[in-house]
This record gives sequence, structure tokens and C-alpha cells, in this order.
Amino acid sequence: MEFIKVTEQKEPFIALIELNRPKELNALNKQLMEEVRDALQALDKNDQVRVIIITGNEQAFAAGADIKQMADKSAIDMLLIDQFSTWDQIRRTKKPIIAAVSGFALGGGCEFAMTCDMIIASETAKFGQPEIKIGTIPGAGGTQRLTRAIGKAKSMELILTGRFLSAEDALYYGLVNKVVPKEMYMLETMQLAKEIAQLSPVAVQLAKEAVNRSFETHLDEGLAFERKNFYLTFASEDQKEGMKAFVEKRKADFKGK
Ligand code: DAK
Repeated sequence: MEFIKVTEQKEPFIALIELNRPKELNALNKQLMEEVRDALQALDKNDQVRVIIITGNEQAFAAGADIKQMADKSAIDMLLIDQFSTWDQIRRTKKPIIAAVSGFALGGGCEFAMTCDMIIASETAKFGQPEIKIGTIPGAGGTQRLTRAIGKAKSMELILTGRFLSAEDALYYGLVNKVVPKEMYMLETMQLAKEIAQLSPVAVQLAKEAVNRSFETHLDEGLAFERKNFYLTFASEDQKEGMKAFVEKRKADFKGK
């Protein structure tokens, strides 16, 4: 892995992926995204991993797709490169992914963070979809995910002007879960990850899938989907253990089965 660093057990059951092209502000070139795809596929299959954290560095989560790599491409080049197959792995990952964002999360960087399940931001974080300033528009879900996250008015403003959204405003508009001082954002993310990692990974996976379904379907179908996943939790040992532990007034020991 050249452009990312993967630590499988940063803490028990918690994996960390660090984007690592600091000189280019973690611009997301093809190879970096392929490395992310491969890492996510492997971590999703690893039963010692329950939560995945993705981060950049203090200066940048990622300043977007690599403009230098895209600049001369034709529409057909872009079609044939088919970057979607790598990007799609982020949203296909069954385990929860938390983005820990400091500094720039722009263009594809903002889209990447939004495709994760939750975002913890440092107060220095800057979000935006500035593609309009380089003569294009968001291509990895920005027009859809940003609008669903923060509403039409603000999303139009950001996408049509390329303005950045501060961490404080990102919290106000519901784009991120929490904003903390720069020194704290990894710690805060780790705490959230630890809390989830103690729970039943089976239930967590089914819950994530059901929440995501709410973005993809109408209410009736979403409720039916939730119901099926709810019933399914009763096929797990974790549900038996969880409820038994409650009755016996002790902490549950979830095995992911
Ligand atoms: N691509 C390539 N290099 C980048 C980059 C980027 N997105 N962002 C920064 N860099 C490089 C700079 O070129 C510079 O490199 P050198 O000149 O030193 O070699 C180095 O990183 C440091 O950047 P600056 O010197 O510009 O640093 P500043 O602090 O002055 O400015 C900045 C920071 C973030 C405001 C600025 O770098 C900037 O505006 N960057 C570009 C932001 C942007 O426009 N992002 C959107 C790109 S388009 C898709 C998937 C994804 C996408 C589309 C389709 N499919 C799946 C189909 C996404 C598209 C995009 O993200």
C-alpha cells in the first residue's frame, strides 16, 4: 500500500485507514482509491474488525479527486476508467465506517466523508463541493448526499458557488455528528468507535443496512425492510446474550454470531 496506511487493530475490534498523500493534500488518485477498496474489502471480511475509521491528517482529510490525473481525460476515458467500481466499495461495506475529518474535505473528499456512516470533525474542518470552480460538477454523489444531509438551499449555495462550509456550520446543518478541538478529533472518533465495537456486530450491521435503506426507498418498503432485519436479529446468539444479560443485570458479551 503506497498511499494509505492500514492498522487492523488500532484498538481491539477497531481498524484505522489513514489516507497518506500529504504533499497533495490527500488528493484521491486512482491508485489510492483502489487501495481503499482493497482495504475495505479485507476489513469487512475480518471478524476481528467491527468498526472502521477513515482519516487523513490534520491539514486535509482529502482535497478531492486528483485534478492533475483527470485534467486531460475525455468523457469516454472517464467512462472506461469506471472509477465508480472502486468508490462503490465504500457504500457496500457492511461494517460501520466513521470518517475523522480535519482540514479540507473537498469535492471527492467531501463525497468520501459523506459516504461514510458518521463524521467526527475537528474545528478546523472545511467541507465543500468546489468542482464548479474548475468547470465541472460533483461526480461521486455530492449533489445527492449533500442535499439529503443539509437540505436544498444550503446545498445549492455550496454546489453552485464552490464555497466552503465551516465545521461549525457543518454541525449546524447536520452534516457531521460532532465538532471538537483539533487535538481531540481522533480521540473522539475512537470513543465513538469503541462504543459501537462493544455491541453486537450482527445487530450493528443489520441496523446500518436498515438506516441506509431509508435513503433508497419510500416509507412502506423501508419499514418492511427494517422489520425483516429486526426479526433476523432474533436468529443471532447476540440477541439471546444481550437480552439475557439485561435480565441478569450484567454486561453482555457479544460474539458476532
Ligand atoms: N488534485 C490534485 N492536486 C491537488 C488537489 C487536487 N484535488 N488539491 C491540492 N492539490 C495539490 C496542489 O496542486 C499542491 O501541489 P503542488 O503544486 O505543491 O505540487 C498541493 O496539493 C498543495 O495544495 P495548494 O498549494 O493548493 O494548497 P493551499 O493551501 O494553497 O490550498 C486548497 C488548499 C485545498 C484550497 C487547494 O489546494 C484547492 O483548491 N484544491 C482543489 C480543491 C478542489 O477543487 N477539489 C475538487 C476536485 S474535483 C468521481 C469521483 C470523484 C470525483 C468525481 C468523479 N467518480 C467516481 C466518477 C471528484 C472530483 C473532485 O473532487
